[in-house]
Amino acid sequence: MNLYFSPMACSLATRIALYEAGARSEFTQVDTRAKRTIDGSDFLTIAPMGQVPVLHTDDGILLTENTAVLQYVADRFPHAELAPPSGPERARLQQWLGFIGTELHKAIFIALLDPRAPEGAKTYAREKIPLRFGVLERHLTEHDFLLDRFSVADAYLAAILNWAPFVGLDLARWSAVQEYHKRLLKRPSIEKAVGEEWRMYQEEQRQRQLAKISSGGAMTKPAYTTTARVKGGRAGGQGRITSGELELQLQLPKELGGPGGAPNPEQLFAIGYAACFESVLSILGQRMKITADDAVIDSTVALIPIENGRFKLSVALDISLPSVADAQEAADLVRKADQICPYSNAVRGNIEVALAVNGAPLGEQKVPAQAS
Ligand SMILES: N[C@@H](CCC(=O)N[C@@H](CS)C(=O)NCC(=O)O)C(=O)O
Repeated sequence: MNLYFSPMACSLATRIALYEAGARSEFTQVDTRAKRTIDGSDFLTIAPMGQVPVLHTDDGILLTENTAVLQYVADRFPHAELAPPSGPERARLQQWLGFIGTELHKAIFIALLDPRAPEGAKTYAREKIPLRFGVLERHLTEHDFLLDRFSVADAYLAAILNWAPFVGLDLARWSAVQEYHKRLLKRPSIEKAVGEEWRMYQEEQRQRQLAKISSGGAMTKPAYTTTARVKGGRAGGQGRITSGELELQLQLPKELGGPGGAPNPEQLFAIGYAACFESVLSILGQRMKITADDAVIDSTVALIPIENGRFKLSVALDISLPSVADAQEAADLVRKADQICPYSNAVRGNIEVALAVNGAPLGEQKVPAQAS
């Protein structure tokens, strides 16, 4: 058996059902936007609708549609008692599966989750919330589960309710629904399935974000990207370059009431800006036949409180060019570097950057828009 799924999508319900049943199954991750499986295969050849879940059964059937897939799993593993046998209770299960699929999943959540859905569609979907959640609330006030015991309908509803925070739906408005959801999240099969898929979901989001940056979005393609992960912030937190080259403890300096003794963001910015500026100087120097690869920069970053509890930064780059004796030549080189350096370009017009070269401040200068 193989479940085609997308992390935290409705296919989570089938994973939950498989875990409940202790079933052996493979799981193939699908990017439902790109319509590709994780190994790059065209998902549309597997599922023409390009939607998960798809269950490839041991009999070789490709089954789609939550209601069918969930009931298939329940029937295939009867010992797990995930669906009542045929009869009125089975009809009741189908009633709930239909309600979740059509009245909640499609009628409300799809429009609210889909970034391409027009605002009108979202408003229409929001109008449907009170009636439908009212029905759920009344039922769950008197019942622990949708049927008398846990069933695949609860697995489906748990997966759908997980989306509430993503669409700004505060479940606290329906206390019985909220309590039910919290209870379900503690159920071992659901806790495991959600834990696994939540990690995959975050990784998928990270990859999408990277792909967006790498493709340049509306901008041109970047020459380089890097990601750092910071936990705990500047007062005692940790910063780590995700690719592993650097791991730092961070600490508030004494001047800001901290213990000091470990780097802080201003210091890292001071190094980052100066290092980049120096490389630009060196490259420009080569182009202009000026020796600038022996430059040394004292980079000072100040954190300055301004009105209304806000802060701004300012930077002073004190540049020594020991091999450039001519003051005018040194100043020209630094001004040109300032036009090229991405950090200068990032902060220009926002914060004050005081440049000095060989002890002489550059001050306000008319600079060419493009370095030659
Ligand atoms: N009618 C299908 C709908 C399944 C569905 O909406 N799946 C979503 C994930 S929760 C999906 O794959 N969306 C991608 C798309 O529609 O392109 C069912 O009930 O199983």
